[in-house]
Amino acid sequence: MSSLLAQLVSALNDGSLKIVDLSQPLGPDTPVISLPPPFANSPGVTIETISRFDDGGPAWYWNVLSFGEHTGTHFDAPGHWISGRDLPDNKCDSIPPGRFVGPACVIDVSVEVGEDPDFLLTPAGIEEWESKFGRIPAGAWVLLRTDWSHRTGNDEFLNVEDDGPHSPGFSPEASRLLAHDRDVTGVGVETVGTDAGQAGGFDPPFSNHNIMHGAGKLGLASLCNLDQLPPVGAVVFAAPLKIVDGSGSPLRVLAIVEE
Ligand code: 23J
Ligand code: MN
Repeated sequence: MSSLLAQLVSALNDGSLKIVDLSQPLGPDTPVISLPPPFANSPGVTIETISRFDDGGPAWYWNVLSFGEHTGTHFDAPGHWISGRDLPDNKCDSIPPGRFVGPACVIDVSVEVGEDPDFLLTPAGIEEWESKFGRIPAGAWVLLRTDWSHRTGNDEFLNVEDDGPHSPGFSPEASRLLAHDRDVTGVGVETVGTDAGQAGGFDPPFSNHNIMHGAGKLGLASLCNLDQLPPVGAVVFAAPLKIVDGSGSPLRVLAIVEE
């Protein structure tokens, strides 16, 4: 009888378990959220070479990176938001690492979003999903599949119009249901942030950030490849950089799925 971890290793080796990369490339073309005045904005990604097999380093290549914490595929800590500001263990360096790993519940609203880029998941949508796939367990990563990651280029991805950005997300009631009644670990989305594009005008503003982080829950933004995950059964690993007092971090998000 082999140990659980030995079984895991052999299942990865024989292909019966597979790793799916839920992360976007991080580089100068990575789209960054743009907030309206008077709010301060995050810069884009820059990568500056220190040396590349040249006089500065004849046998080595390395770079200096510059970007905001909330750039590309990234993690939102509870301390990112004012509602989670005073919670214990609420930053990248203090969240217990056991929270980074959990079962995925993938809610597919890609058809609805194809018809309405402002589509919001509601409690009725969550309960309909649960009637097919079972109750969302405490500690789940709830991943909103919208196929938004199929959009290419900054303009299509951010989808900003005269009245602000248009992209899907969660209704305030859906965020409350997931945070309070289901006790999820957090939510993950394919869009630039875990709030819908129009959520600056919701009550409360940026309702998903406000409600999730106020309840100590985590966020993942700019995910991809959610269309390669089953509705239930995958396990997600989402561990941010251990930035001292960090509000968030780009990260590599991986899922383990059964073939
Ligand atoms: C700051 C202000 C508003 C928002 C955000 C950041 C994010 O989406 C983020 O990356 O956390 S909506
Ligand atoms: Mn963020």
